[in-house]
Amino acid sequence: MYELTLYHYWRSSCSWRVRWALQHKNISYRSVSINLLQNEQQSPEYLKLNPQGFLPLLEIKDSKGNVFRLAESMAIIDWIDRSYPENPLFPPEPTDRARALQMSLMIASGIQPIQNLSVLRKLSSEAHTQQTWARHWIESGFEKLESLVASGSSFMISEQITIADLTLAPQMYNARRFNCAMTQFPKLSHIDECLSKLPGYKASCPEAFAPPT
Ligand SMILES: N[C@@H](CCC(=O)N[C@@H](CS)C(=O)NCC(=O)O)C(=O)O
Repeated sequence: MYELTLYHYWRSSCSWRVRWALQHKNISYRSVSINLLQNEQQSPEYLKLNPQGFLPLLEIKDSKGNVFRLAESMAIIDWIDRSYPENPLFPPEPTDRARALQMSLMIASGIQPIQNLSVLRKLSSEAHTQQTWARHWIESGFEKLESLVASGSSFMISEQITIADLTLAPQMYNARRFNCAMTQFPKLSHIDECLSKLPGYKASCPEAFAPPT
């Protein structure tokens, strides 16, 4: 139906959300790696494709050859879910759907942007200062998220994987990289552990896309 190309980076949490959505729907796509550490997201060639200078970017070519480029992981996942309705990533019930979006946005708008690479670089060139900053904002956001999640639950909402789970696991990965004190978040940690056993997690996680060393 469509030819898809995903511009992403193996360690980008926003990219992982989209890789997982594509994996969950069994959609094949062409993969283009953009190296964030080498600032390739700011290259003139990439900025022509995505003037935001962020990853991920999904390029969509339809059967007539029309090309459409979409940035912002939440918008991309919404497009994927509507274009490939099997294995839905949004709960059908309006309250659950809104809660899934609420939790996703608490991460995608409230946590990740404050610990993004460009923000950390602007803040300081010292790794220690960057890490303390990122840890503070992730822990403070997770504290609020933890209070919204049901005890013992294997998923963020109901008993099915949703966009909220695709958003949580990559942020948990970032939290561990920044040495956050994860014992404060037993409910989120339990969900993350359940998610980590799923084939979609394993096939979309950073290690599955890590460049050879
Ligand atoms: N709200 C955007 C955020 C995109 C974003 O921040 N991407 C990061 C990687 S996870 C990035 O490209 N950072 C590059 C930079 O900060 O220069 C989304 O959800 O897609």
